[in-house]
Amino acid sequence: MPPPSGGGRESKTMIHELPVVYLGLGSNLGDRRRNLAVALRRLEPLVRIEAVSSLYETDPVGPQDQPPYLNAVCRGVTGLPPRGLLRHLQEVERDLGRRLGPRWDPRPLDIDLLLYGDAVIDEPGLRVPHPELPHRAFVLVPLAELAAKLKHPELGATIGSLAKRADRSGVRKQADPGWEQG
Ligand code: A4P
Ligand code: MG
Repeated sequence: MPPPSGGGRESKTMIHELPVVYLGLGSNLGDRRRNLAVALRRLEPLVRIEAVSSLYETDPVGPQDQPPYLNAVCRGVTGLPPRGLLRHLQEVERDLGRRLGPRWDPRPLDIDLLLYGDAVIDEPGLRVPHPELPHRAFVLVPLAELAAKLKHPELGATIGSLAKRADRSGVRKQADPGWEQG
């Protein structure tokens, strides 16, 4: 007789011991939706994607002479340490941004490490939580879909309350969850 499902429980527990990370994805060049969908696939298997927010079209924050962005947020679990994860994100950005020829165009993909468990990191080249997170509706609105009750590790406020305070006038839903599979 096979043993009871202890093995299964064990592997589940191990998965849940891995840090939960939230990543912000943005694109404003090329086939934006495809860029984000491909990026989500490329992140695996080093990041196991557990949930993906709706897709939003957002007015550019910062320099205004650029096209609107598509933004989304995903939740995943990973065995990578924060630095290793950042390197992986940058590799995926490079894969998606590379064009034929010797020159590089502006990147069609930006991936920000928003949250890594409840870690607070302030090192050269790596800040977690992402320092702009509390100010950016294009991050907070999709993040609140996945983690409204989660507390920002430095501020103590919930993501939901930060999202409510944000000016979401430039953030328009473009597609419901599941968009990345279409
Ligand atoms: N870095 C430090 N901490 C982190 C972190 N938590 N996640 C360093 C990611 N990167 C982090 O990032 C520059 C450096 O930040 C990296 O080398 C890394 O060591 P980058 O993505 O290479 O450069 P960037 O994107 O050109 O600049 P920056 O300052 O990261 O820009 P942002 O903040 O990513 O903003 N408007 C809308 N509506 N939607 C957008 O998605 N995105 C941007 C880019 C501007 N306006 C936008 C959007
Ligand atoms: Mg960035």
